[in-house]
Amino acid sequence: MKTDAGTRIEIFPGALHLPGFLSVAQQYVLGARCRSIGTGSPGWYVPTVRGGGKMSVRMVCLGYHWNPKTYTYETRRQDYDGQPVQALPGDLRDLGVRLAGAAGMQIAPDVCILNYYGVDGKMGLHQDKDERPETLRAGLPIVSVSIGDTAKFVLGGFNRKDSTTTVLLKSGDGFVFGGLSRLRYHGVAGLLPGTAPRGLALNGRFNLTFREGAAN
Ligand code: MD6
Ligand code: FE
Repeated sequence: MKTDAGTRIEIFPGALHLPGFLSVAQQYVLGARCRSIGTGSPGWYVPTVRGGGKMSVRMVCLGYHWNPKTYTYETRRQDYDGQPVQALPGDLRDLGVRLAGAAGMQIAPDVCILNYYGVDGKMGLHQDKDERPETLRAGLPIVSVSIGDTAKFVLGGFNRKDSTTTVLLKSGDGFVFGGLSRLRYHGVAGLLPGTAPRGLALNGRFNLTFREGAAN
């Protein structure tokens, strides 16, 4: 089985695409893990953002819960059901460390946000800036890995209206957002349905982002 492990494509300084970071066999294992986390307790929920709209993804946070109303990290899902968050398992934390390392960066993740996109899932342009100010200033990366259908990942600049570039994130691809790109706008314009490796038996896509700086 050929994988592209080791390839890194610099989209912008600090924004690196890692095609084929996970082999297909590793994708199966992680895909099954994502399902069991999401159907565990506390499991999937649909975030309602400040303006009252519902996001089109389902989410579970590990380590800390990201509250979409207050834009802060907390130990219970205060915006939803008050349940305590699941811990961030050591092997997933290590996956985050390895993703950063593959891009020549370092991170000690204390939170992972797992998103599930159904075939119509999207995510609007946003900046990730709710982590501790020191980690933002230091440009510590957010790293991600995707499983399932290919996503149209959109990268912009530092203002919402800046022009954007689209990168196709396939199943098994990593993406690292650090250094000078840490605060770039980005989002998911949509999926290419039916593009997941068949053996995953997944309609849609999981994306895991690992972050450092949720703890106060
Ligand atoms: C997604 N990802 O790929 C959404 N953020 O579904 C993100 O918003 C993201 O992939 C920061 C760093 C990497 C990411
Ligand atoms: Fe993001």
